[in-house]
Amino acid sequence: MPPLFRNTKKTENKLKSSPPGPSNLRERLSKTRNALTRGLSGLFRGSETLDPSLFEDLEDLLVSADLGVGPSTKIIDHLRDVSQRQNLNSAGDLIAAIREEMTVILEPCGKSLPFDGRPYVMLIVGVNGVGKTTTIAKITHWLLQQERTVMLAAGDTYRAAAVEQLTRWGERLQVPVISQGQDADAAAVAHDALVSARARSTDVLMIDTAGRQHTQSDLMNQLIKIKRVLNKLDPEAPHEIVQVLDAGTGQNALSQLQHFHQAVQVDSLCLTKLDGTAKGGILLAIADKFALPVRFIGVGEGPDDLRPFNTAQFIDALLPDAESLQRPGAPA
Ligand SMILES: Nc1nc2c(ncn2[C@@H]2O[C@H](COP(=O)(O)OP(=O)(O)OP(=O)(O)O)[C@@H](O)[C@H]2O)c(=O)[nH]1
Ligand SMILES: [Mg+2]
Repeated sequence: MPPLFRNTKKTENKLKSSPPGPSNLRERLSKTRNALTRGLSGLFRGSETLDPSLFEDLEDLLVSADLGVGPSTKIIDHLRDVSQRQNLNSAGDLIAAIREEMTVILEPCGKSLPFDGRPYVMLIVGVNGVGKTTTIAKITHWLLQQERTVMLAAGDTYRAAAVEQLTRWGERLQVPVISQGQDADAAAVAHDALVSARARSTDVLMIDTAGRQHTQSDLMNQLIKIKRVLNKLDPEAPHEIVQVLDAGTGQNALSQLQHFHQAVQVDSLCLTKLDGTAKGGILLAIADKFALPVRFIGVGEGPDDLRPFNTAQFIDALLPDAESLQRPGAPA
C-alpha cells in the first residue's frame, strides 16, 4: 500500500500559511491559564522560597481548576519530593516541577492518528452539543491540509438540520458526504459510506452520529449496531471510536466518557471548547483515569480552530510564565 502521508512541498507550503500553533494555543487557553496564575501567584506570600506547608493550598487550587484529585495529588507528591532534594526557590522552579509531573500524567495522550488502514474509519460519538459535527469539519480541514482524501457520513439521522449541517460542511470543504436523509437507519448510512469510501480509495472516512445520553439505551444500541455493521465489512473498522468531550463540562466529561467507554469501548478523544472555559485542567483528570490518546483539541468554532494534541505545547499553554506570578516583594 502506498504511504498515506505524502509530505510534498505543496503540503509544506500550505502548512506554513497556517497560524503559528503554540503561541496561538496559549492565547486560546488563556482562561484556564489565568485561573491557575491567580492561584499560583498567592503561593509565595512574600517568602523567598515556597513554603511546603502551602502545598495543601496548591492541591486545592489544582482540584478547583478541574484537574481532579488524582492528578493534583500526584503533582503535590512530586513537588514534596523535589522540595526535599532542593529548595523550590522561585516561581520558575515551581512551574518546572509542575510541568515535569504533568508531562508524566499526559504521556498516554500524545499519540497521533496511526492511519493504519484505508479507508481509516473514525466513528465520532458523544453527548448532545459537545461539538461532534464541527470537530469532524475541523479534522477534515486538517486532513485536507495533509493532502489526504476524506469522506463524511451523515449518521445523525434524527434531525434534518443535522444532515444539512454536515452536508454544508461537505460543500464548503469540498469533500463527499454520504447521506440517506433524515430518519434513515444510521447503520445503513455507515455501511454505504464504507462501501463508497472503499470504492474511491478514500484515505479517511468519518461518520457523524447523533448526540446521545448514556441512559438512552436504544441510541447506545444504535452505536453498537453501527460498529457491528462496519466490522462485518472490514474486521478492522471502525479503526477508532472517537469520543468528543466538551472541556467546559468539567468533571461531567469524565462520567460521559465512563458511560460511552462501557457501552462501545472508546479508542480516542477530542476535547473541544478549550477556548471558552477555565476548566481545561480536566484533560489531566481524563488522562489520569483513562490513559486514552487525545487526537485533537478544539479551540474555537472555525475550521482552523483545531490542534493535534501535543503534550509539551498543551502544558506550555496551560502554565503561567514564571514572570507573571507574584514574586516575593513584587507588587501585586
Ligand atoms: N468556542 C468553541 N465552540 C465550539 C467548539 N467546537 C464546537 N463548538 C460549537 O459548539 C456548538 C455545537 O457544535 P456541534 O458540532 O453542532 O455539536 P454536536 O456535538 O454535533 O451537536 P449535536 O449533533 O446536536 O449532538 C456549535 O455552536 C459549535 O460552533 C470549540 O472548540 N470552541
Ligand atoms: Mg452534530
